[in-house]
This record gives sequence, C-alpha cells and structure tokens, in this order.
Amino acid sequence: MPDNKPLLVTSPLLPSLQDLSVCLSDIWKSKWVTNHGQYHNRLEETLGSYLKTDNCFVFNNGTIALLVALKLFDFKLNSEVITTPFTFAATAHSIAWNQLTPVFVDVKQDGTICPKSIEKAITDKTCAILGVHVYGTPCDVEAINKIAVKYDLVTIYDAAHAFGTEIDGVGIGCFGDITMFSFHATKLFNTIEGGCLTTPHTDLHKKIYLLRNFGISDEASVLEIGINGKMNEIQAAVGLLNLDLVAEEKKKRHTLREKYNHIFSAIKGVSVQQLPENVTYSEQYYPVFIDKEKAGFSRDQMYDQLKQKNIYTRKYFTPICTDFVPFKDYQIVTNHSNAVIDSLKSQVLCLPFHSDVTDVHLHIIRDSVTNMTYLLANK
Ligand code: T4K
Repeated sequence: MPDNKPLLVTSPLLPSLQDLSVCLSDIWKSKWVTNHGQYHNRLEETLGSYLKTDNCFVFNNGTIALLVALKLFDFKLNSEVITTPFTFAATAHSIAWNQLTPVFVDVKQDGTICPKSIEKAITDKTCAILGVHVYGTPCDVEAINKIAVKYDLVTIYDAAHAFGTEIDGVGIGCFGDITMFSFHATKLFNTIEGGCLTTPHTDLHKKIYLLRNFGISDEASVLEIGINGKMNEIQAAVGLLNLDLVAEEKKKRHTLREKYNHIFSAIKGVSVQQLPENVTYSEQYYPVFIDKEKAGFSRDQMYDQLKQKNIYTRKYFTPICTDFVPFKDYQIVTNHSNAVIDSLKSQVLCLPFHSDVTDVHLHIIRDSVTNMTYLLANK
C-alpha cells in the first residue's frame, strides 16, 4: 500500500488554504459572517446556472433542505410519502420528522425507485413520491411524473448524489416539483456541510426563503414555522472556491471510472454502473454489484479482502432503511415476485472514488479481486 495510508471510499475536495485565507480575510473585514451574506448570494447565483435550474436556495446541510422541501406543501398530518429504502437514513428521517409516514417500495435493478411498485403502494393517504437519484443514476422521471399527474401527487427528488447530472442536457434539478442536493464533505462538490433546493415553481420561492430563516419576513413579522437552514459565509466561500475545482476533479474521476471499468470487465459476476447515453455521470460514487453465484465470492468477502489491504470500501446502502430500528416494522411494497432490493442490498459495494486513488491502488484492488476468484475456485 503506498505510504501505508488507508484508502477511504471518498476524500473531500478542498480549496488551497491560500485561496481560502483570502476569502476569510475578506469575510473578517466585512464582519458579515452569516444570514444571506455576499458569498452566500454569489454561490446561489453561480449554482443556479451551474445546475441549469435558474434558481437555487442554499442550505446549511442537505437534510435540513429536504426537511424544508417536505414542509413546503402543507401535507396533512400522517399522510404517506412513497419512497425507497435504498438510500441514506436522512431521506426517510426527513419524512418522519415532518410527521408524515414513509411508505417504502422496491427498487429497479439500477437501485432507483421502481415506478410499478410506487403505483401499487398508492392509497388515499398518499401525498407525495420521494425518489432518490442513487449514485447519480436518475430515477425514471418520466414514469414517475405520469404517476404523479394521474394521482395528483407531489414529486420530490433527493439528488444528494447527482450534482451535475443531466438528462438530454437538462439539469437533474429541473425534474419533479422540488429537488435537494447535498454538499456534504463526502460529495464531489462540497461546502463542508451544505445543500440546496431547486424547483421549477417560482410560486414556492418565497416560502422556501421564509422556511429557511425561521419564517421571518421582516423585523416585526414571522409568517411561517421555519427553521434555521442558512448557510454561513465560510461554507459559501468554500463552495465558490470548490466550484472552480469541480471540472478537474470530475475529469480525474472519469478516467478512474474507465480504469475501474476495464478491471471489472475481466472479472466474471461483477457488474458496474452503466448510464444511458443521454445521461451524464455525476462522478460521485463507483458502485459495483457482485453476483455471488457467478463471481464465486460475495460482496462481503470482497469488502473484507480489501479491508485487509487497508482499502476501505462502503456498502452504501446496506443496511437499508427498513433494517434500521425506527423503520424495522415497515414492509417494502413490491411489484416483483421477489423484491429486487433483497438481492441488490447484498451485492453492492462502493469503491474508493476520488483523485487520491493511484494506479498502485488499482493494481492492489485488481490483484485482490482476481486472487479471491482464484483462491475460492481452488478451495
Ligand atoms: N440523501 C442521501 C441519498 C444521502 O446520501 C445523504 C448524505 C443525504 C440525503 C443527507 O445529506 P447531508 O445532510 O449529509 O448533506 C456520509 C455523509 O455524512 C452523508 O452526507 C452521505 N449522504 C453519506 C452517504 O455518507 P457516513 O456515515 O458514511 O460518513 P463517514 O463519516 O463514515 O464518512 C464516509 C467516508 O468519507 C469515510 O471513508 C471517511 C471519508 N471522510 C469523511 C469525512 C466526514 C473524509 O475523508 N473526510 C471527512 O471529512 O455518511
């Protein structure tokens, strides 16, 4: 292992300290450090055009942004929100924190929410669909939109992994009624902690603005039960600086993706993420899917094997939400004879995917997996 340093699944993209200190001096001089400052406003403007959405509301983290997205529509208490269990806990928690009921449905083979299972789960209490563009793979936005129109449902997307994803040149944040992006340190574009909402509905803008800032409309009036979702000036400065670095990091990850693809094309039973030609990769994660029968080894064996070599992969997203204590009694609605998620959750492994991954690391990964195939076949 180069330097014997552990190789982690992700590594934050960070601006140079020199560049950051220029911004910090400026912020210090201005003495305006949060509450819709200059850097905050500039980041919102810049991101709006980067994401091709015209509008963008930045938040102090993605989870608060998602809480606000769900709060916007004044859903009746305990209404049902159909969602996927194949996601980070924050997706389901945001529903429950709004005193709404998550209804978990099955996924497609690519890990995104299954439209047929969504339709099966609809009841007269359903108010919304919350899909997740997991690993930057877009949900079937067309099919979901048809269902939403047919049953008069709100469509919310969690695009925590899909920063910069486009379908036919259209920003992923343009689909559905509202979309959340996460800018956590583990995301390719990050503000250390942060996130944003985008929506095509201009009539929602004022309410988002209010909900993000305690519902305050002016010094003397509070119009909504809001929260403190504001991004501070230091986060925003990191964001503006990082935005300049994203293209280069994406290029490096694209090359890394190709190298990984090449390695796994020679390994039976391991498949990789394949997006349709009209969709761009967010370059957020590099998931592989291990079919134990075909590969001769399991996902967990690969995880352990790489860990022994100081390479730390992650089983995003195993356990799934319905394996967690708060949701353990929830069923998964499926339109398939065997729930797709049951096999998917034992197959997926996210490999280190960032520009610190070197060719030496790749050789270790390739050799470890190849040796595993050989050793297990000759056991
Ligand atoms: N929806 C989805 C689909 C999401 O994936 C997420 C977040 C959200 C909603 C919520 O958005 P935020 O509220 O977070 O903006 C991490 C992140 O904390 C979380 O943001 C992310 N998803 C999730 C998929 O991954 P953990 O528990 O895996 O984090 P942790 O601390 O184990 O770190 C992961 C890896 O990153 C480790 O190998 C170490 C490395 N790392 C981490 C940090 C924090 C670093 O190298 N430097 C760092 O500063 O949740």
